[in-house]
Amino acid sequence: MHVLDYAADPPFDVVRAAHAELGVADLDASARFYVDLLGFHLTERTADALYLRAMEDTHHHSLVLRRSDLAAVGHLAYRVRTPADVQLAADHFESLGCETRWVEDAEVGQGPAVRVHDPIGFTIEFFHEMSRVERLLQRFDLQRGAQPARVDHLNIQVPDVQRAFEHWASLGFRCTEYIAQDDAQDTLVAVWLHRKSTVHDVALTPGPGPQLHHIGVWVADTDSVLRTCDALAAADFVPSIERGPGRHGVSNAFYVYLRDPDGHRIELYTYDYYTGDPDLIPIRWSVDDVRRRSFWGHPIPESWWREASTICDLDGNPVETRQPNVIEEPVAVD
Ligand code: XXG
Ligand code: FE2
Repeated sequence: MHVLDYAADPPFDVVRAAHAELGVADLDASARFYVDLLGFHLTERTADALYLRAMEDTHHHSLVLRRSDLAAVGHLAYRVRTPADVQLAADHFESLGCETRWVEDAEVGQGPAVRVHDPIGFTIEFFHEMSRVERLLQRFDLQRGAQPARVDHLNIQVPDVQRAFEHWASLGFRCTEYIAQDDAQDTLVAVWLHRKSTVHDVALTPGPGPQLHHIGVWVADTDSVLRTCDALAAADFVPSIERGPGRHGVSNAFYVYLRDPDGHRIELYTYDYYTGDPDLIPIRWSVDDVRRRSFWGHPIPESWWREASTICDLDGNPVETRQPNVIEEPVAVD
């Protein structure tokens, strides 16, 4: 399968990356990081979870932080176009022989959803209905930190990028950019795929997997990124600033990667571009191009290559990882 290929008539209609549920040790510590410093808004706090949303969100939540002894990912969620698409998603994964489970009241504000253990080993939730809440975009009086606008993408780490690409392309996700080896096969190293009209809703990073590499959060401008770094440093959160700020080659986005109190990685991300035309041509980056991941050539910290969040199965148990078949070596700057 080639990077130009994707299912133009997919088995069900995914609209966008929607939310993630992360296991965290201490809800107060998470609130300090996500609400006070990053500027997420608390829609609701229950006995064991924080339901957060960003400024553009019109639905109940785009991040769930659940108290857990395991700092792992409960699930990753994608919104589908209609309630019927939730059933179609269940039918599709059942036809693939994957374990599927319907959930009704597992998340505050969310309607019927199906969680699947996908062929790549991830627990993915598909939902349509979620209760509407006030959009806070023009509540300038409430804005803080990075003023996060929305969850932009979920970046997953996989041991076999080609196989994961074929799976996501079969769901109608289309490649916008990719990194490849300069060999006869043009071996895929990393891939970015979209449903909404931006660079990506899912990215495939090579490494031991399945694991979550990071959640990408869209912010309005570079100043939001820089201001947040200043605030984190002043609040004694220097170790939370992992990589950047900088400019990506892939996606053109301006970014910084942060680590939350449990080690989950959040990327503040801005200035990617429109990808909605039907004849979009994917952009290829050589794995030997130093600008592909850091456009200015800055070295990437070892932790960014080596560390990622554990995935839980449908019962909440950690999923074992497999070693990657392709290793992406950092490129030295001359
Ligand atoms: O969102 C992204 C990323 O997946 O986080 C990483 C866009 C680009 C990159 S990369 O490091 O490849 O520039
Ligand atoms: Fe990202």
